[in-house]
Amino acid sequence: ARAPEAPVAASWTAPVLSASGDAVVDLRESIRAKLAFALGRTPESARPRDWFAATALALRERIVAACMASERSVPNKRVYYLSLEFLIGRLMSDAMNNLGLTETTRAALRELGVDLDAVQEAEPDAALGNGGLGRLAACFMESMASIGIPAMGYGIRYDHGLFRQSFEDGWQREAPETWLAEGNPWEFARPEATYAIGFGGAVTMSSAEAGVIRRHWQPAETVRAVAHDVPVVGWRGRHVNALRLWKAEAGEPVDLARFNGGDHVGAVAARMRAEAISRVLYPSDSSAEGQELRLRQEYFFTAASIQDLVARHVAERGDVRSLPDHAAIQLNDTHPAIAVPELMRLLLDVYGLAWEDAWHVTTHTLHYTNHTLLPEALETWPVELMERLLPRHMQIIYLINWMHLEEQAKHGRQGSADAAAYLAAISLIDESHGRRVRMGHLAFHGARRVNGVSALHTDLMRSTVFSDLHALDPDKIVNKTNGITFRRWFHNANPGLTRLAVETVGAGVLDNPELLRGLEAQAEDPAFVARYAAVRRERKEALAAIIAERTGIDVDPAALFDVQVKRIHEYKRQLLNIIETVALYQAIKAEPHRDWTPRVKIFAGKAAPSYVQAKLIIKLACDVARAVNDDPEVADRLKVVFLPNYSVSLAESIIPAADLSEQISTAGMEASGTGNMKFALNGALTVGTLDGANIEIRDHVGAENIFIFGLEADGVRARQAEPDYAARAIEASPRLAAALDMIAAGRFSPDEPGRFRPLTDDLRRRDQYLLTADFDDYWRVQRAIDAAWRDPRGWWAKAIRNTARMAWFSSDRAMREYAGEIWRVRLG
Ligand code: GL9
Repeated sequence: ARAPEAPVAASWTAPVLSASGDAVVDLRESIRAKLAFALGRTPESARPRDWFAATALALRERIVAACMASERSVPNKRVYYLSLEFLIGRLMSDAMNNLGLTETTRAALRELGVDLDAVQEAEPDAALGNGGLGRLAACFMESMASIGIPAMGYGIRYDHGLFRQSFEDGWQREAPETWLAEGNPWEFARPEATYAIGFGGAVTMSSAEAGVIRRHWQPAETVRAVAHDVPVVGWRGRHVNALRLWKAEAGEPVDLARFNGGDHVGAVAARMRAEAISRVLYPSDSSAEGQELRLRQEYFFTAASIQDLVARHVAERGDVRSLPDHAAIQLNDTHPAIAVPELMRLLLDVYGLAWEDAWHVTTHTLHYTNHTLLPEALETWPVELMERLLPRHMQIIYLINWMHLEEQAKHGRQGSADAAAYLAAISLIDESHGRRVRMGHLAFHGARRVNGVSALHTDLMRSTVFSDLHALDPDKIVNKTNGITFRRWFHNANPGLTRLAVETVGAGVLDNPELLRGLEAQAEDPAFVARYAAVRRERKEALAAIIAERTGIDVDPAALFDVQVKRIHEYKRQLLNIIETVALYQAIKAEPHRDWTPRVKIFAGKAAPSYVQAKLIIKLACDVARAVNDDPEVADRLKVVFLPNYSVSLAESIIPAADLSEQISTAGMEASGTGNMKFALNGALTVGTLDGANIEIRDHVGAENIFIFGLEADGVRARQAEPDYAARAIEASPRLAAALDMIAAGRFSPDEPGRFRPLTDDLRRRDQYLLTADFDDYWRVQRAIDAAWRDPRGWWAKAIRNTARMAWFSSDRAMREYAGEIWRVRLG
């Protein structure tokens, strides 16, 4: 809820434009000037939101100054990061901290009678992403600016980011998100960088010139892509890169003939259709969307980005053939995979290159990151839709595929039925259920390097989905384990712990996280432990206040804060956590006088609006929460909280307050995870499966400082092959059976006893995600965690060792690896 608009005072005095050298005075006067001249507000009438905009504009000016100071000559090579999602969140603390202006800003605002924290709270989250994939892109942008990789991010400037989540009687409700309602003070509109993006139409051929037939795509419809740049300032303000987000506009804002004919709505129909492209972020998570508008979004932003970067290259270097020497394009998942035929089209049809030359340029410039192997997430598009929307691209895809298959057929793989199956497996077209273009195969084939996002995930890429393509080019797939930016997830989110680290190992830790190692020596030092624990306690009290304010639930900051926050998805197994909660509830009620370790189970996360099971899991968590929290018999031993509207800024409040981090996906299904890294860095102990980056986290923090349970990836596959594995597991586990019975019998849904049968029945019959197989071991490890909590010295030593050993998970490390091994770009 926003504060009501305050009236603008009728008369106001112009602020003094100060030329003082004092940084606080300078910034204060700069903010005052922005408030007056950019916003038309007086200090008396300004709302927090106005102070935010004025402060952002003042800081933006300093970013531009830093940018111009650091403006080098044309860099030898640039990185272009193409992503349909950039989950950047709030930008003010990034800007202030990276410019070293946090205290200056606080003081400047204080002199204006304004509280910095309130101003920061007034900044809307830029929720231009769904989850890990989009947040990773944001961390990578910040790291590239910090370590001096000349880079530009390309994405879509969605009017409406990820939906706002609320609960109505425990059911998720979605409302549109409106981050741009009052404009975006960080961005620069760049109408001069506008490109025409075509859709539909036909391909014509020109008469052969010197034996070469040229093809021309004549689109039926064009949409304008208008650039909006958000500056990304790196650590210590040394480098500034841009995030370029495209807004869709119509060629003609209004059809005047129709308007004059009285059809006022029809007159803007074409405009609405064009602008729909950048209207909303699809709220899908680890599943392919499959709708025409989604394909239009993908082509729209990819084509604008490729045209923009090729134009820049030609302007700087004169010859398009040298593109691979000066540009590296990273495709963030398959969403921009249409870049392969789009770059080919430009090179062939616009720049007139021969096919072989165009293919060389394309396959030496593009690289592709795969972020999931879940079958439902692998994008494919019907050939019929592609032919209608992108006829020239479909021709090029056919040609690429023909050459690709010919090449393999030549290598003696003809004739046999085996050979036919092999060619069907490596083909860019899936013919098994209607004809569809496999975007993963297309990206793989068009890229020089293809990477996975954790060691396990990369191995699974090689051995499963991409095994045949991998055999053709064994050097193509490389691993680049994900990372997180420590500026946001440590320095900004946890200033208390950062201060403690600085005081203990020196300020160098701000530039070199490897120095965190020095904390290890203090892991059992009572004075240090007390300070470390005091920081946690303070974050837990702050989170308890947020919980009370947003849910009305009172939680005890002395209890173990057990946190699972992430998108709601069956493979992430929030349901396993809830069932364990029910089993614990039953155990406490059976033996109320045992000294149970007091726990607060904290959940947050959004479900895709069309994901019925995920929404039912949220409802179950809320219903269990109500029953448990209302039961005086468990009192403070167990509380359950579901915080609404999970976001980047909420994560910044939750993560530093967590004692236990739940990373319990079915092994082999979570490609990496990045929340897992944020928690461990902030000293939460992980309870997790050997999945994704959890494995590497264990390797770094040490097996004695993490709680691992459950089947491993090969065990999961073996178990799935056993008949009736779920029914047998339930039969073998009285505790699991009792918890499931309680849920199925309607104990948490007396108003609708059968409400959760779809969940419990699915577990009994199918249990695709092996909850039943892992339940007993999960219960066992949770009780080991209870015991560990009762030994505070042991617990804090583990926590401190986690913080001390997580440096490797910095996205600076990830970006250095990409720069050296994929992009071959020099750091600035
Ligand atoms: C994801 C994976 O599921 C995560 O395990 C991984 O950490 C991130 C970043 O590599 O990518 N792939 C994916 O589709 N999502 C991921 O989080 N989903 C969303 O971003 C919603």
